[in-house]
Amino acid sequence: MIRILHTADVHLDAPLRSLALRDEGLRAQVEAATRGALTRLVDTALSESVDAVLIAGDLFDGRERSARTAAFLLAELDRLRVAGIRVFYIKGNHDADNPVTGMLDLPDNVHLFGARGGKVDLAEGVWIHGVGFEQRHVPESLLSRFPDPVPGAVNIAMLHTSLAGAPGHDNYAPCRVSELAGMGFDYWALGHVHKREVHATDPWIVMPGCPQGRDIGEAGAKSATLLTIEDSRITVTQVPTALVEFAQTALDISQADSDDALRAALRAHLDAVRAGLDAPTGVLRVTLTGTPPRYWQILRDRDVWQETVVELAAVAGDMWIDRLVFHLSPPEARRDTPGASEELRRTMDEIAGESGFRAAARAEVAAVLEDLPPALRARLAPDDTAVEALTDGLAQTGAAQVLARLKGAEG
Ligand SMILES: [Mn+2]
Repeated sequence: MIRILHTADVHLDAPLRSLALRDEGLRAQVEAATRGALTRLVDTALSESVDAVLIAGDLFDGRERSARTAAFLLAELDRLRVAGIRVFYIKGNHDADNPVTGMLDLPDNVHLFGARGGKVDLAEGVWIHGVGFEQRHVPESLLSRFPDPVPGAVNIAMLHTSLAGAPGHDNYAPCRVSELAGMGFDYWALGHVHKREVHATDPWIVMPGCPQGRDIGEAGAKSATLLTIEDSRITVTQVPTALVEFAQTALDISQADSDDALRAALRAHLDAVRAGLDAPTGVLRVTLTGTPPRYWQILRDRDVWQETVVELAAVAGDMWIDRLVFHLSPPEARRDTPGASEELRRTMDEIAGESGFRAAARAEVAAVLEDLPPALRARLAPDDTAVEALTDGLAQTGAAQVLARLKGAEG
């Protein structure tokens, strides 16, 4: 029996980003999270007594050029060497960018596949093939550089690739899943895309995902993929890797008819989220949904609830709040009640649709956008339609906040 641990996109020492990092206690913990994930992975390799570890590119983060990063990596690779575990490594676009990778004196248990490609006999008729990046931009397919699979053996191929790509993203060693499937290999050990995906099971085509998410956009449990090869058959399981897990959750609070009830609902929600986390630390973005009877008071007291959720998350155990999002609707009964604030709501609704108001508001938004760095501006409002949507959204939020204060005071 042969066991192999497959990972990619470690992005060693890449910074994690979250609004929760305002908290110094958390900042200290997550600073070393990408390192911690690699350590956890090596721990697993040792405890599972694997025969090899595959790193399918982007071991480094392009911007990280510290010699300390390299020293940390070499120490982890050496733990594997001492245990007799071999490491197969191909460079990805971020590694090719990083001068540290070129100067590394890798321990002798590590095999680096270059851009010309090659194959190595692991053991008992199991071969590892790989083609690596030599420069950051690889716009062409690398498939023709793979040596033929060895007949009668189990053949594993390592490739860093964006596959067929996604609109708006650069192509890296592009290729199609159907092309990979037709090349005669038994397992494709891919890297590059940070979200795990098993594209096929016969042959296996596996994007393991990054072992440690870096922001709320990389939410969810992170893992490495553990292969077991027995009688030429490959089975696959996941082993958790992340030290910090980002999570996006939603809670319907329509039934919460008092502050105590809302508190209890939040506590139960956070306890359930905590129980479902693989990682020792969680960073959450919680969205409140539904039509709570106390809608206006809740909106008025957003800051109070934000603080409450932060406290409850800490009580639930090693969880921090990235953001508390209010995605609530006013209950129907209240909406029909006439009153001064209700009248104001109708008036603001009408004004929001008038062309004069819209033009003035758009001009205000455009002026603010001009003061932003170009990259941020392009992200917030890439075109006129987006500026319009942004303006409408801000007007709605503003009106809702004014009403929340009035209604909160009334109620
Ligand atoms: Mn990459």
